Amino acid sequence: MQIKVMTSILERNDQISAALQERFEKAGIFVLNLLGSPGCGKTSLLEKTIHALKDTLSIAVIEGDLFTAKDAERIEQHGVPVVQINTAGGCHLDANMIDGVLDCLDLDTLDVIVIENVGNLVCPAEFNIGEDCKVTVLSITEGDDKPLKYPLIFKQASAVILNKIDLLPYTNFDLKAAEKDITSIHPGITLLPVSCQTGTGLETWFNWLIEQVQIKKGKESK
Ligand SMILES: Nc1nc2c(ncn2[C@@H]2O[C@H](COP(=O)(O)OP(=O)(O)O)[C@@H](O)[C@H]2O)c(=O)[nH]1
Ligand SMILES: [Mg+2]
Repeated sequence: MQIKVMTSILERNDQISAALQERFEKAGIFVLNLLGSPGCGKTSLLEKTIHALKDTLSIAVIEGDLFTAKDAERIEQHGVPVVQINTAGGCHLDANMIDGVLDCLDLDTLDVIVIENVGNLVCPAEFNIGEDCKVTVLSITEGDDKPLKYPLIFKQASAVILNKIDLLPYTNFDLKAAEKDITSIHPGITLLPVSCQTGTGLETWFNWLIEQVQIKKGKESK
């Protein structure tokens, strides 16, 4: 019985997600669902990305958080539109929540919406929220065993950002082993080792993001 209920929740979610995708498609907006554990550096990555690209791309952010507006306040300081969703304890964002806040954004003016999901390596991977792709952030301090322990979030992602590589010398994290495990879960996935602290690798991430936006715009004009 419980399985049936869960299936119908996911089916309903997928319907709303498909409607959102259509809306984003019409507006020519590339939408990214940013996933990862609490503290892996999702907001830091966003701050660096906005700082570097805000003259190149028109970016807006939707922040998912259990209770606070702390991340939205950080993003607001960078001068881009930001909307906060509080899930009141819910462990993930769903398509209906995104649908509910879209009127707060001027879709006609945007190239990219990044949705920072609730920090969690499990539930957010199950729910599509109208995105073009998911990107998962894994940080060095979380341990290199996490890809095999939480495979779905790596299987669903188009790219994995391995953040905090500045901390590699101080941990037992085996970067090669983690990359091998992620690739075994998702062959051909894009792997981007970065440090939001030192800036190492961020240029490659910025270029990947710009390329995805261009691919989307190309599709739109056809
Ligand atoms: N050493 C180091 N710390 C980082 C890096 N990126 C983020 N942090 C720190 O990690 C903590 C959590 O970052 P935050 O962006 O809030 O993570 P979020 O919870 O995933 O949004 C903060 O104290 C950041 O300053 C990094 O590349 N290297
Ligand atoms: Mg955050």
